[in-house]
Amino acid sequence: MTHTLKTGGDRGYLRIATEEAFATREQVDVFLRMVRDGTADKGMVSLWGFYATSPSERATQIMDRLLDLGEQRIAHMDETGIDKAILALTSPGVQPMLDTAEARGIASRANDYLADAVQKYPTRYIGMTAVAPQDPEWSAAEIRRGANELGFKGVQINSHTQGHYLDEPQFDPIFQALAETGQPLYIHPATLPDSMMGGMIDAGLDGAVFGFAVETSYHLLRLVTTGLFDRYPDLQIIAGHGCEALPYWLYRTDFMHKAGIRSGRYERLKPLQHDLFHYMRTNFLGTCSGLPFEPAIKLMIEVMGEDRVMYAMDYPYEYVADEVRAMDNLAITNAQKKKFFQTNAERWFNL
Ligand code: 1DF
Ligand code: MN
Repeated sequence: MTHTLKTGGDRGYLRIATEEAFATREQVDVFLRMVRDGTADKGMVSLWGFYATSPSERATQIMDRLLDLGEQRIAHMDETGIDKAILALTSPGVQPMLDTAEARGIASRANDYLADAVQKYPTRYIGMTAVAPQDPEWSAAEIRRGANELGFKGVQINSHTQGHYLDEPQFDPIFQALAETGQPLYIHPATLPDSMMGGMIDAGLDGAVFGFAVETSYHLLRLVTTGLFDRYPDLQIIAGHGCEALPYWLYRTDFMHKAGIRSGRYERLKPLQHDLFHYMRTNFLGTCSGLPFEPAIKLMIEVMGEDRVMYAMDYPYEYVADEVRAMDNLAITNAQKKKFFQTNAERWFNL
């Protein structure tokens, strides 16, 4: 231990954690029902079959912490010096639910429940809207309700929705609502759809360990290459886990993307207004959820710019006080550290 963790800015900055999860009982009950009645995909069986039924300490503790938006969570924030948590309904939200009316109900009640918690702890919690992309028009209306009536500051979508990706035209109302309300979209990982699962589960690599990043980075790149940011040049997409490794790959994806366009190899690849470096520095924000790892954070700062990299804990999936201390001790300038922990989140979530 190098220092005591306190809230209140004793180190010159507040700590705002930007990828913090909660669940509702009815959400988890539907996951369990889907696992039991055989309608869950392989990823759901692997992930929620584990968290909702395993007697292991990790699973029972995480379930307990996900379901709490009260004093226990506040105490854990106090213990690790987290001033504010930006909260979202845990992955995969309601996106795998086959009954769209049920999905809408669970998402809107989760939003109401979160709004109540934010009202109870207005200096500690900030909310993001949960949506049901199965119904894009309803989701657009819920995004407006979140921003205009519930006081939420962003939207979270947990990657694909039953194998569908946000560049598909039916999802456009969601981007219109984001543009109209001026909110960022957090694209959080989900498990791989069955079409991509391959041998990931046999290898034990389907979840947060690796599979999440494979699927989510693919989703994010699709948004770039299909020209989403040429249509919505002000759109801000937040990605966790070191921006899902996109900064690491950027030279190669940009080079090969240009080579693919020049050679006319793919019907779908059309010239974009800018190169991929531009979109990474203009439309993406990265967080250190799951990657409180100095080389990865410095890479994001170098590639994306110091205004685009933010702190996240990923409570309750990752709740490690020494990781917060390591972030306090990052070898970056004090001005960069204040941006990382506090002012970038204030700016991009419009706090
Ligand atoms: C896990 C990790 C699960 C993350 C998550 O949501 C999640 C996990 C279900 O460890 O199983 O959000 N994460 O973002 O790293
Ligand atoms: Mn997460």
